[in-house]
Amino acid sequence: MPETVPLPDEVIAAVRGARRVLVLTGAGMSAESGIATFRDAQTGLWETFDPSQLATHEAWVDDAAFVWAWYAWRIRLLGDAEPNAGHRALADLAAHREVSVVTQNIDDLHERAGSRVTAHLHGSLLELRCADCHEPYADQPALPDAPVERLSPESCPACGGEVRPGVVWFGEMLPQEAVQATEDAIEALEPGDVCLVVGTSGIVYPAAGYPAMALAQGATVIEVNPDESGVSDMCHHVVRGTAAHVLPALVAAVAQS
Ligand code: BV8
Repeated sequence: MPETVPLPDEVIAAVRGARRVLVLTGAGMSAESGIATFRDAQTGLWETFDPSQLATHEAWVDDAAFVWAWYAWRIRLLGDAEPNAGHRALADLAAHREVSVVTQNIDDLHERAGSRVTAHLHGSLLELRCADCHEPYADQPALPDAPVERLSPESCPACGGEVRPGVVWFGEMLPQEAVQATEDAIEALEPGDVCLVVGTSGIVYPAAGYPAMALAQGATVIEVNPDESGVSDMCHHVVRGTAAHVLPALVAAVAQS
């Protein structure tokens, strides 16, 4: 992937001319921070498993220790990760435009880069709760130093139940407050505003439906993704580059205006 991707003039003009910028991010946003994207083969132990089969309540009920070992390892990896230049560029953009960040990602890299996140559509890896009584779990879970096949979940101090990650599994409803905040941010868009769609395959709903909603509001929809995605066809512009290279160039061009 060439590092310097030419930014089309119309893309720069669109963001320069916008009052509001809604940014919808997926796993590709965190790829250059070393976090494997959801569709890339999971590392090591889990490479033979389809993540969308593991990220389910059924898998948890079937073998919570196997599922928890996967999440505990992802929490461990996130602790070693840093926000990348793309995360930092989006945080900088908020000094120049009214920015709303809506993410499918369960990491905290947008926050650590300085963005205020409007919605975590699929929850947070770092917010644990009891799978039985739903009590938040505030302690630090025991994390493995290397991937392990199975790891017993922490026990809820309130009821003794198994503690699960605070993420939205396939088949589970998205948090109502995240959906409402996202819909409010989309409804605030007017013609001339911009929706940046960064690093998502555009396959998982209802998140994958939000670019079309932004389009219906009259926003200019711009994709930043090195590859074709499920939403590329509806975008006014596509920039075939990576988040950590395209976003800093785009924000720098906007800041100069
Ligand atoms: C729900 C948390 C009600 C867990 C995740 C229609 C309507 C509603 C629901 C459905 C529907 N049709 C089907 C459904 C059910 C299902 C669904 O959408 N299934 C898909 C497979 C068809 N949806 C649900 O179950 C949702 N719940 O709607 O409840 C309901 C339920 C059942 C039936 C009807 C209604 C809940 C979905 C949430 C699942 N949880 N994550 C965890 O992470 O462990 S989803 C997970 O995968 C991610 O969060 C993300 O959202 C999703 C896709 O991943 P992406 O972020 O797109 O990342 P991916 O790896 O796929 O792609 C990376 C992209 O980045 C690529 O395009 C790549 O080119 C690009 N890239 C790579 N490097 C870079 C880059 N881009 C920029 N820079 C780079 N450097």
